This record gives sequence, structure tokens and C-alpha cells, in this order.
Amino acid sequence: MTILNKDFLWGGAIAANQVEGAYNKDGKGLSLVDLLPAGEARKEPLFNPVKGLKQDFDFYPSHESIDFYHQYESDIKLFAEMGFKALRFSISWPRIFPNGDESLPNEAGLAFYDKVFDTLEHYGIEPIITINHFDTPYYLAEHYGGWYNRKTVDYFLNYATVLFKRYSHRVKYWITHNEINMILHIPYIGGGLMIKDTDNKNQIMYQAAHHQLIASSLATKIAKDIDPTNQIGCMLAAGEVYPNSNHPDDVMAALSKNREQYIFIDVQARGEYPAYSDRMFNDLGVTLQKEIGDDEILKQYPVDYISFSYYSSRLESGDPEINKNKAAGNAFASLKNPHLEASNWGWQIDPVGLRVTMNQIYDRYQKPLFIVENGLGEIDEVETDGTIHDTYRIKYLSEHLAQMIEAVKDGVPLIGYTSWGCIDIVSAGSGEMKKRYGFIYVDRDNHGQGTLKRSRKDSFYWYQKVIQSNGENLTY
Ligand code: P53
Repeated sequence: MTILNKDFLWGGAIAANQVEGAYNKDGKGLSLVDLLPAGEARKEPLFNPVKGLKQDFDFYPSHESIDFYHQYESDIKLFAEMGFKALRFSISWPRIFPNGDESLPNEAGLAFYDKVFDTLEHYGIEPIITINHFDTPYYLAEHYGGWYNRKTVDYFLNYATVLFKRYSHRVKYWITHNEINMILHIPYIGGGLMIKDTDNKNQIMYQAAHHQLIASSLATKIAKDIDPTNQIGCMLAAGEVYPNSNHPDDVMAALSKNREQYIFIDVQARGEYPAYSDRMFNDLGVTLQKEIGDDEILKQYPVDYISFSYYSSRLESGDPEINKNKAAGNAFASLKNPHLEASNWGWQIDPVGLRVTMNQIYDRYQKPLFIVENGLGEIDEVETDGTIHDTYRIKYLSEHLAQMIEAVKDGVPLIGYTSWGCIDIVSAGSGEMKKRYGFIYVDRDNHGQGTLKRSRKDSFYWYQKVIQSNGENLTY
């Protein structure tokens, strides 16, 4: 007998800016990623938008993406064929508020999501909604400084209120901000921040994160006022940080690095900044500007559940010389763990790390968990007969699901599992199509060539059996 509840939410996850395309259709404003190219050329503007944006790149991958905007019906049909109980997707903020600071929403944008919700309902798939998935309107970034500006809190609340009013009867699980801690690693797409070399970077990032935290708490209040059954979650880019050795300095360094990711979730789950934050901010030269009442807001409206992404564990040393060997250019830098293999993009594969991470998060917060991203980004080859044998992906997922089930046996309450990029999508970090996560292959390459035709990979049939057996049959 499987240990998972019979209503366990199996499914997949996608984000508007990585799938929809139609970047300027029906009144949509620019998304942050609409100005980012693919591949090597992405690195400079992703990490340094002040210097790199608006150049004349020949191709912007998000402009068409995989055209989910027009193909959502047949895509959702394929998800249903796999047996999905849930689909996590995000709503494009600039599709609803093109610039972000309007008072009234763009009805054409909402009409698109109405149709997506109708289709999901038709197939009995529960929508899990991310309100802000790396998708602050570009206009707010350019004219207001993104989340560093407190006004963005109000604009976000306008937007979130529209969604709660329109969709509360169709949505139970909401996520306010995707991977809130990624604002410290990719501040441009995390927070619409365009930081100059001369700026106090930490001050800007943590202040912007404070605004996101306030916005999340106030959104929770609004959601509950509109419908008390709304469940609001935070979202963490998780992955336990291990010490590089048993040297006490390494253990301390790993603990500090873990706190760097947990700090925001500590606030969202417990309702206050943790004790260690004073010293941490001091060391970083950060002085948070809080308004009167902020602490009460955070205290009064904590989240109902903790959602997170897990791709890999990480490794940290207490020795700055050794830490210099961390993989450069990756949003989530880590030392190489000799016990682990890595993907072609250098992401280390650690299924047991998922069990460790789940136990750590639950020990810390005692709130239900929801795995809303996990998966393997790899290069897939299409055989001459059209089949795609992605055994490596099946192996990755199977081993992670086995460890997920171990964590549930350990006593961790888990709402569901939505694997990342259930259909091939544009990568957030590299902008490539070549880095594929899907059960469904999309014929499109890094340069925007291809028919966009969808085909089922071997993992499609495997995942179908996993869901059908409620996680009992993970064999491959
Ligand atoms: P890609 C880096 C490290 C961990 C999570 O990432 C990350 C990133 C951003 O690159 O983001 C999440 O596409 C994010 C998704 C993203 C996914 O991980 O770079 O929530 O939007 O696509 C995978 O391979």
C-alpha cells in the first residue's frame, strides 16, 4: 500500500513567462525576461541588467516561448492523459497590469486565464497559482526600481486582489512569490532590480525582499477576507547546504549559508525576522527601512503551507580560498560534491538531499510542505522514428520520488508534487530550449527554429504509471 494520501496532488509546474509567448498580444506589457537573450549572451544582462538590457539581440526566447498562449488546450489535454491532478502555473502580472501601476486590469489578459481555468476544470485538474513568478512588469522595474520601491507593494496588492476576487472559487492553493530567496542571486528577475556597481547591493536586495514579505502577508489577509478557505504558501528555492568537511568551520559556514535561504521563510512561516538576522544584516551593512506596523503585519498573516523547489543539495566551506572553486555563473553556486554526479549544466544530483531538505524544513516550521518544482534539465535526442528515450530523466525523478516517500514515512506532511517543466519550456537561468525538463517534447531550438510540435517522451508513460499507482510503481 502506498503511504501517500489518495488525494495527493500529482502534477507538473510551469511559469507564464517561460511558456506563454504572445509577449505583446492582447495588451500585455513587457515582462522582465522579454529583454533577455538565450545562452551565453544571457549571463551579462541577467546578472547585470543595467549594462546589458535593450541591446539588439536577434532572438528573445520568451517572445514566442512554446506558444502555450495558443496551445494551452491541447497541452492540458496531454497533462490530463498523464493523469495530472494538479497544474502549477503562474499568471503573467504584465498581462493583467501591463505597466503595473494602472488601477484597472486588462480584461483581455484575464479572459485568457478564464479559458485556461475552464480547460483545467474540464479535465478535473486543480490549478495551483503562483501570483508572481519572476514576472514583475518591466515598467515597474524601469520607472520605480522594482521591489526596492515600497509602491510596488501596493501595485502587487491591486493585482493579487483582482486574482483573488476572480478566481478564489476555482483555486485553493496560492503561492505569492516564486523562490523568494532567489532575489539574492538573480535580483533582476527575482525583484525587478537593476543594481549598479556603485550601489549597496545587499541593502537593495534585502530591502526589496522586505517589501515582498510585507506584500505576501497583506495578500494573505486579502485572500482570507475574500474567501477564508484560500490557502497561501511561500516558496523557497531549497536544497540543503552541506559542510564541505567535518571541520567545525565548515559546519558553521554551511549553517550560515542555510540561513541565507531560510531567512525569508522564517519570516513567512513564523511571522517575524529570526534572532540571527540582526547580526547578519549588520555584517552585510544592511539597515532595513520598516514602516510602523510592518512587524504586526508579518506576525498576523503567516503562510498556511511551505512550497519549495528542489533540484540539488549544495556544498559550502568555511575556507574562503576553497569557496573560490564554486561553479561560476550559476545562479546557485556550490562546491563540487565528490559523492554526486552532475547534469550537463553542472547541477549536482542528490535524491537523498531531497529527504534531508524535507525533514529540515518540516522540523523548522511544522507546516505542510508542497514540492512544486523538481526535475532534470537535460539535452534530449529525438530518434528517427520520433521517440525520445529520456531514461536519465526517469532515473532522476524515480530516485527523487523514492526519497520523497521516505520523507513522508519520516512523518513529513506533504500536499503534493508538481515536477518542473512538465512540458519543455524556456530555461529561466540560461534562456535555452536545449535544457529540457519535460515529459512532453517541444520541437523548438535555442534560436527559435522548429515546428512547436509536441511529442510524448518515454518519461510521459512512466509518469502516467507513477500517478496511476499513487507513487507505488516507480520502476523503470
Ligand atoms: P532553469 C536557479 C537555481 C534554482 C532554481 O531553472 C532556479 C534557478 C533559476 O535559474 O529557478 C527555478 O530554468 C525557477 C524556474 C526555473 C527552474 O528553477 O534555469 O523557479 O523558473 O525554470 C529551473 O533550468
